[in-house]
Amino acid sequence: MILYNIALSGNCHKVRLMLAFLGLDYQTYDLDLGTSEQLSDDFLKLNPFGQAPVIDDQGLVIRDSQAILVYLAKKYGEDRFWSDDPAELANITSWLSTAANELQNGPARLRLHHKMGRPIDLKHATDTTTKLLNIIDRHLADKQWLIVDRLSLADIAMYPYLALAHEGQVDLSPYQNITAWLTRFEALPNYVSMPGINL
Ligand SMILES: N[C@@H](CCC(=O)N[C@@H](CS)C(=O)NCC(=O)O)C(=O)O
Repeated sequence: MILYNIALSGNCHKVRLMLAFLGLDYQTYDLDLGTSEQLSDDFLKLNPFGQAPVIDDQGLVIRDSQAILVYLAKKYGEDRFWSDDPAELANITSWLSTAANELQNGPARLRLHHKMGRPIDLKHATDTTTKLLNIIDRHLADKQWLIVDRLSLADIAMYPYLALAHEGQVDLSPYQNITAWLTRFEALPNYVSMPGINL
């Protein structure tokens, strides 16, 4: 398997975590953002959106971190991080959707601004972040993991941009249930870190 990767990307980190938890061998192809390789004809054939992560599993090409997590869980995880129960499946998917929406438009955007210097709507990203963190913190008040009592794709999809939130100048210290969840996640067997995550 090949992972088309950007080293500082939280979306790519979701996939690196999943591959590590599953113990799968893979090769990494690091895209050169300096030459806009993500917009090259060759890469646009793999992902017309010009974004990483993308995986190539023996010729099967899949783009989008959430989709890749679902594929890997279903193909290699024996449903360990996924589910066949309709209600649980919907619950996990709601967090995958949150990872692609509020998490991306809140903490990840603030990081893009403060770490990478990209112009953003600061108020919108800050308001989205505050609302999101309050919701997650309340949600985790009586839970070990986002889906009650077991690690699932919900946790893997939500982890990187919460662990990297400080790079967007977000202070997580008022959110003690989130910081306890981050610590639990980082203690998992086969956990891998990435640049910017403070352990
Ligand atoms: N919905 C996509 C978003 C992917 C995405 O935004 N990737 C960023 C890195 S985190 C990227 O490739 N950026 C390069 C660019 O947009 O030029 C996913 O979850 O995989």
